[in-house]
Amino acid sequence: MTGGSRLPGTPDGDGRDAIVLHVDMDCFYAACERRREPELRGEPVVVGMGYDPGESHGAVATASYEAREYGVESAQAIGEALDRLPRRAAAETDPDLDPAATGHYRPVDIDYYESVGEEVKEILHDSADVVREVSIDEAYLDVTDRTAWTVAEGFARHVKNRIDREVGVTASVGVAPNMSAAKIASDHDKPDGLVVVEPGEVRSFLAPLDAGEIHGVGPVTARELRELGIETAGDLAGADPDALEARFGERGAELYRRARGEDDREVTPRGRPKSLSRESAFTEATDDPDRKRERVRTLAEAVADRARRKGALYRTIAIKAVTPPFDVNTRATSLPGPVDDPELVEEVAVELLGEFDDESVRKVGVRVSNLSFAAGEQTSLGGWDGQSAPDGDAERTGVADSFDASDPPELDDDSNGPTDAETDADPAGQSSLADF
Ligand code: TTP
Ligand code: MG
Repeated sequence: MTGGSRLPGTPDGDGRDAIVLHVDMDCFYAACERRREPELRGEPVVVGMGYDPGESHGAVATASYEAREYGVESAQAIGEALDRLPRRAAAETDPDLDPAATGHYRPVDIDYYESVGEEVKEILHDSADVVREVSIDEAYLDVTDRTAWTVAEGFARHVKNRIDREVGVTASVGVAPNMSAAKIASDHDKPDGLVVVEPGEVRSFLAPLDAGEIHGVGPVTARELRELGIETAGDLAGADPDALEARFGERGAELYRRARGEDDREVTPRGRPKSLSRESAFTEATDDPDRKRERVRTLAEAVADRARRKGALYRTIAIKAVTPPFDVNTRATSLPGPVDDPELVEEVAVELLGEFDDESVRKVGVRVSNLSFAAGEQTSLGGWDGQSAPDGDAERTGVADSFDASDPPELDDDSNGPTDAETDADPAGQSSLADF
């Protein structure tokens, strides 16, 4: 990147066009289930949220492409999905059912999917200097400084192959000179797609597509556009911009620009949390030190596990103890250097909690912060070339950084799917034991 002077989608100071990759995993939750259960490969797989094995409640989170052929789709009730695609077990007892026309149903296991997502993100961060993580299975990469348009397809194929080979799930990748075209490109040939839209081709690539594919055109706008005789992105690009603006306001002008392939958003990095935390409330306030300690141990273990999966090293370990009615107390210890050391998190958290042994507490939390991301260089305090922490030179503060006052995660309008459940990203206060 050449700094903020260049608008993506327009040539930079060197006369180069930006090269943006949009990476979106194929039927992501189902792909994760297949990774750990290879017998599911090639089979119709449905992943249900609020679903329990053998039951018919809940809704479809995603379906493999084989299951989609039976009309199973995201957000459908599991009962309806079962009508279209009975479960495999049913074929064993019902001779009228063709086993080939049945599928495998699995409940959502978000922790596992997040850990797989982290492995993918690791490759993405390795492949680009600027990565904007949008959701658990989707990100934009600005690779302008890593490759050139003449070899961009090979570059993207390399990223795709690495994900496949090293993580065992497939991605669809779109390459274009701006974000909105890259996103449409990644969706254009799913699954296992790789679509490159070169500078100068964006408008002709978009022209035949349904206007509803333009980012920002939902079903309602699409209907209104149809009433104006606008069916395709090409129709939209050729429409009278003043008429669009009169009808849709500023948004009309924006849709017009997008349909013409103009998108001046810069890929800005996002997705690495500032801190990771978990907290949990007691049903009733308790002054039992063992109960408080046990809960803090569980939270410490979860937070350290989360950090490890994200490849995060931490330098500050903190606890929070809420005393009735709403007094939020935080205590923190800073270490001499960044570590990945789950036992230390537990030890420090329990020690910090000691101050509240005699107090009635209604909620506790554990947080690690001062994060650094050093893939492949994970360390423990034992291996770190510095002194030990909690009792030694560690600085103990009162503590300045509160659990509740950190940056909220910014809302993202780039995602059609759910945003990454980054309740950890701050504010920590929203996470709970129920997240486990
Ligand atoms: P998507 O990327 O929208 O869908 P997908 O990866 O399953 O399929 P595709 O190949 O079309 O990209 O969403 C990513 C994951 O988010 C998806 O695997 C499950 C979850 N999800 C839900 O839980 N509910 C939803 O309504 C949608 C759309 C996705
Ligand atoms: Mg996806």
